[in-house]
Amino acid sequence: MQNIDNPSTPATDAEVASVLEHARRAELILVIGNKNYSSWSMRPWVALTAFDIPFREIRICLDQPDTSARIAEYSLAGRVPILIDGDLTVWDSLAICEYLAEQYKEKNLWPHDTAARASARSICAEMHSSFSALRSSMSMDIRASRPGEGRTTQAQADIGRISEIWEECLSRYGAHQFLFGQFSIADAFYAPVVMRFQTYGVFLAPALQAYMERVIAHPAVERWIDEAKAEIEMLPDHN
Ligand SMILES: N[C@@H](CCC(=O)N[C@@H](CS)C(=O)NCC(=O)O)C(=O)O
Repeated sequence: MQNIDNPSTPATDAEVASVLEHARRAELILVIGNKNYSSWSMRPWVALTAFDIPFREIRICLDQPDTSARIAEYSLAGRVPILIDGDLTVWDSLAICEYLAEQYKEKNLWPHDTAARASARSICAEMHSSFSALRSSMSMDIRASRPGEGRTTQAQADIGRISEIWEECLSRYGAHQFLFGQFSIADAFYAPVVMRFQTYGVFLAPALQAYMERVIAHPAVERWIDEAKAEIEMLPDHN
């Protein structure tokens, strides 16, 4: 675990105890990886920020000798993101977003309409379980610019499938805004894909390009990008 006041210094046991005690009392805590690289962390962070749900962030630098030990202080699953709500720990980006949607029902993190909500859940599950070629050959690196790189046949097929998903959602539900009209968990889930398409110079049909621009301009995504750009660590690729 890192020292919150001085992120380059590992936290002491007392500091770890204090953070956990703090969490037990009220505040939501989201444990994440580096903003430039951790696509899985970006999803719930963007959802929390977009829906104005107060939380405190703990950032653990990935790929360091003590990364696993630091993550294990919060979850034995050994992966970020991790949400801590009092005594409860929720790990995995999709489980975290589902938990938030349940806890903050009035905020409609999922689309309100049943059919739209079922589609939104389907595309998030698809994001969660597919697109491994895109993930490995076009890993998220917000600060980088690598136009044309990473286009393996399989990555190209993933790009094609994602375009199909976006086209379908925007024409059926999106009313030319976000995938289901209002910003939802679905957009938070695909925001890291938008980051990849930007880094690797993937150009899509004008309507999809305009959707990507709206995602990039969303205040929550904009904040994540700014904070990713302010990071200084250089890590190997992450998927
Ligand atoms: N399916 C998980 C995947 C999480 C994941 O793979 N996180 C990576 C960082 S992006 C991680 O924690 N890696 C641990 C490490 O690098 O030590 C989720 O959705 O939360």
